[in-house]
Amino acid sequence: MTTRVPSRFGSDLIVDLFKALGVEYVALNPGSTFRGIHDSIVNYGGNSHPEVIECNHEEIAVAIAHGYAKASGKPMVAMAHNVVGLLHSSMAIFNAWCDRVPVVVMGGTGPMDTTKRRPWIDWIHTALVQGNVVREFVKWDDQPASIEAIADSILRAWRIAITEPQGPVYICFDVEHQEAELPSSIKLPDMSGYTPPTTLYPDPGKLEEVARWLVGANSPVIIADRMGRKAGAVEALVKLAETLAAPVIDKSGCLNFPSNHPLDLTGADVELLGNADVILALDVDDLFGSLHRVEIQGRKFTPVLSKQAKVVHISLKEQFIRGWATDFQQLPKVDLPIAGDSVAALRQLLPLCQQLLQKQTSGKRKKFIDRQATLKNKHEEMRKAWRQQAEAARNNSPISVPCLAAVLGDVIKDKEWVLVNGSLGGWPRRLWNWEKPGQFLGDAGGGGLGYGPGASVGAALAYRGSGVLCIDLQPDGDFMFCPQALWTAAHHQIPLLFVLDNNRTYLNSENHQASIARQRGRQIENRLIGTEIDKPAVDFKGLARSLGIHADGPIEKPGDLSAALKKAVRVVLEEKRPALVDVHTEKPVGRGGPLQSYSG
Ligand SMILES: Cc1ncc(C[n+]2csc(CCOP(=O)(O)OP(=O)(O)O)c2C)c(N)n1
Ligand SMILES: [Mg+2]
Repeated sequence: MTTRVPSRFGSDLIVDLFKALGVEYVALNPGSTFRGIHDSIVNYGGNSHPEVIECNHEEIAVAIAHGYAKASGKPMVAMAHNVVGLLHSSMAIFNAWCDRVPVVVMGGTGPMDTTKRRPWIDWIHTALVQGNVVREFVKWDDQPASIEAIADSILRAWRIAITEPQGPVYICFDVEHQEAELPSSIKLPDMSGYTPPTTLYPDPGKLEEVARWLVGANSPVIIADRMGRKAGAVEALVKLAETLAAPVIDKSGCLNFPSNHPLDLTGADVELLGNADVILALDVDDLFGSLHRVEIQGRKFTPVLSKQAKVVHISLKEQFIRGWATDFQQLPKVDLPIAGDSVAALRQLLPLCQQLLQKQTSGKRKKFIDRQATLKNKHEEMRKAWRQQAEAARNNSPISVPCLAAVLGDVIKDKEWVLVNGSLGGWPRRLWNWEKPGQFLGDAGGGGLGYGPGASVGAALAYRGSGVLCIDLQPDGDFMFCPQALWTAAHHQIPLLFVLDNNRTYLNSENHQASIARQRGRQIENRLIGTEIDKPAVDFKGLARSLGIHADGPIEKPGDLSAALKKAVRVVLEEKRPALVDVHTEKPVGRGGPLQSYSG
């Protein structure tokens, strides 16, 4: 007797929905609880829209989706096998949560119907319910209870993830539903009815007040953090800053303001804020921290602002706060908190400010022109001093971080590039021209190590085929959590330049150990125990080559750096393959550690 094989299955519907939503990629490490979806992507969907991106760890799969979303502005899907895969992916989901990035995580579960379970494995890998593992740091999670409920769950998850403030979501599909015949009565919904809601517009009356404050101010300052991710944001901010002759401090959650614009005063924060009378903050993640000087030893916070300064914060942050992780940060004192889309706000503020400015006396207009000139001088002085500092450290061996930034900057200056991860202590921003929106994608968001390799592969995946040079300035410690992401880049031919900032240590942690030993009058020399990544030094070239990518290094002498970087750039751009250059970097005192800032 032959058994009839159904022509379509529940998981085929899931793939039809992926296609309808425009999902380009599904990053996964395989697992039996979603073998139905895996089969449907490959055999029913033809492994195109979506295409499988194979990963060797679920943390990498989610980080890839995180990097991809930041680079492309849209989500892809990361799959996580039941319980174990989801547990592995949870760190990366937390990073996406803190970073407010739409990452759609999906997984499977052994049959919820206990009579259908295989012995042992289906029991250890089934939970009531899996979403509990990540519920505190996703916007929404779901486990549809029937095939009929699948479409609603996917469309809702997608919509929730991309609605501002954006964030990760998780859906779990029962294997029974994935592998059961799809009833012919279930049709693909009309997608046009499920677009996300329009953005939240700020209160126009409040914006008029902001415009009056800004135009009337003697020393206005603009602080922007995660605003630059939105379409049109950088252009709108440049226009407003120029109209007001106001300096901008870019908190670098992404690229918010061109680093070579004369009004970019990033780095002069304390001086500017100390003299400011009106502060316009735009999507600032930690506004309290931005307005205070932090003294670590006593855990003291000193306000930087004068008592008379007025603070406006335009953000959607408060629409989306949970009780578990306190990533909402310390409560800042804000004179005019405005809920709404910051780009929409800037577009409304600009004409309001222009109208008010037209009514200004010529004396007041002259003040604007003088302010613009003073700020330009200050900007140029700062850039010049940074170039001199980098020059002074040009011959250090191991290679100084400013020197690495300077040499790489020279190698790439005529290319179209995106810095997908890593900030080298701020040096690339100080030395290079960061001009184009999206040219820097920010960090992990949640401070969880292991983000860089996967997120960079994800961002480069979004740029695959574009000819744009994607660069990951990759610290060694973060790299060592997930180096196997290199294999995914090689396997899927994703061009990407990894430049390893290899100081052979968890420097942030080394500095913490030095600091606490000093505080306690103990032996600072012991700071390397449990913090160095040395003895043996990791053979990153060998590691990278074993994973199938071009590799060079360790580069010890500044004189060897340019040639190695140029060669790797050629491999990436001409051969369209990933490449890694291992650069042995110097340990600058205090960088990233408690001697300068309280992090890690
Ligand atoms: C998952 C995780 N584990 C541990 C830490 C604590 N931590 C913060 S920074 C840091 C050192 C990072 O070293 P590396 O990536 O090499 O950067 P470096 O400080 O050397 O510039 C550590 C261990 C963390 N943030 N995340
Ligand atoms: Mg390091």
